[in-house]
Amino acid sequence: MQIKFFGLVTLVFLITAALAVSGCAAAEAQEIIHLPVVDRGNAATTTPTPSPTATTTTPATEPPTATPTTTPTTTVTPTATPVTLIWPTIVLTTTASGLNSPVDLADPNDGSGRLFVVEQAGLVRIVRNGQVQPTPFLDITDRVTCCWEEGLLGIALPSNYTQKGYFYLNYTTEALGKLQTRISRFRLTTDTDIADPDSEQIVLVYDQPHGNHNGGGLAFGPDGFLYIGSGDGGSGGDPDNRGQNLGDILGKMLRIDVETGSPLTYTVPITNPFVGQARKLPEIWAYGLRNPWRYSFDRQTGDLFIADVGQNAYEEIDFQLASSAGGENYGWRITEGSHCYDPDPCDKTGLTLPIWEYGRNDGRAVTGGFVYRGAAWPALQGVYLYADYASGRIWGLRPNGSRWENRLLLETGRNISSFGQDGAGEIYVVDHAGEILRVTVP
Ligand SMILES: [Ca+2]
Ligand SMILES: [Ca+2]
Repeated sequence: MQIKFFGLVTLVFLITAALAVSGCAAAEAQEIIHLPVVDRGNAATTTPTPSPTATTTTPATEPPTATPTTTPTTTVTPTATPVTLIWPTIVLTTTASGLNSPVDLADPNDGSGRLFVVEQAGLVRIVRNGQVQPTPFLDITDRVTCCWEEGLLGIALPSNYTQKGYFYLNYTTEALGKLQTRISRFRLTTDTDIADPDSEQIVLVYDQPHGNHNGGGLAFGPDGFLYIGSGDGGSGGDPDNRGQNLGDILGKMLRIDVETGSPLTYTVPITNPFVGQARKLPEIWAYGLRNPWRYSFDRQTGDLFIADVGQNAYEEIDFQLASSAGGENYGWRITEGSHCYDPDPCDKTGLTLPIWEYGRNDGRAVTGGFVYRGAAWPALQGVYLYADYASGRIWGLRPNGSRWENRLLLETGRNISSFGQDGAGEIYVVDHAGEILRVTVP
């Protein structure tokens, strides 16, 4: 039964072994499924580099599950002609080791050279100059329920963190005798290397009917609002059909205002799409998500990339323009990837299908990353990096004319639980086995 529940942390070794013997083929041949926008103007700006080392494909020895879609399912108006993109080779450079099940990373961006790393059991550690500091930044293991897909799962720092002196965490707890997700605000002590576990202000709390699919990410949008990806609650196949129920907080992307004024909890932005509508929760920004474990905003364009973990067959990348008014239905459980799930056949009218998907030849649980906007590696500019937790593969995804183009960039063999981005736009890989690695171009 549990083999159907792939979320963050499930049967990894079995999966990895299975993938290793199945002759995994790179997903180079997939076509674009859906493209809501075209031409970010970043095509063909890179310096030619040697071909990526990880593009050799091996014929799959089992029926491919990610049948290429040969035509876009949504009409788009091409405004740019596809060009031959030059893709960089990437390597990972170890930044820090010795962490205990790290799952997220944030940069206070205060000139201190520190990185905050979230450990799943309930600690936030400081990495300074490549060294994990012995004293935790925060320890809330007393209230965190861990592990599997539970635990302290995400961190977000507000703009002007240094002046505000507080931050937000997303974790699971059984403090009230039942499993719940909490979004909470914590404050610094007078020591900027120590946060106060007793300073917790619970912003938002909701019940978790099952241990898996708890979402876990937190991200501030360019609008200053806090985006919370809530998983569908768990089990398998979204048995209560929460993703499509606009009266249920699970299976959604939520958008709340935690920064305007001095709210102890939050307020709902009046521009949220379902405000004032009967039997629909005003906190909902978008819906039809299964387990949006990691999502991020392109710091240059403000576009939102959501990596939604699949059920049995397809992992997907969803996309939303910065200009979106919200209300997108990303399909789950009607669809998994671009394919009918329940019911099958299904009516896809009105659904926002993924910009990319991959099947079981390439992995089992997608881990979303970031669009590279740093200065160190011009060849990576504008590339959205993401990975698969089970297979350890890292891909790049970027627009090319009216299409999205995907490329396998690196086989790592690692269980990549998350990505992180520092203040300079450099990207880090979080290895669940305990390392932080920086993405570099040799
Ligand atoms: Ca759950
Ligand atoms: Ca979907």
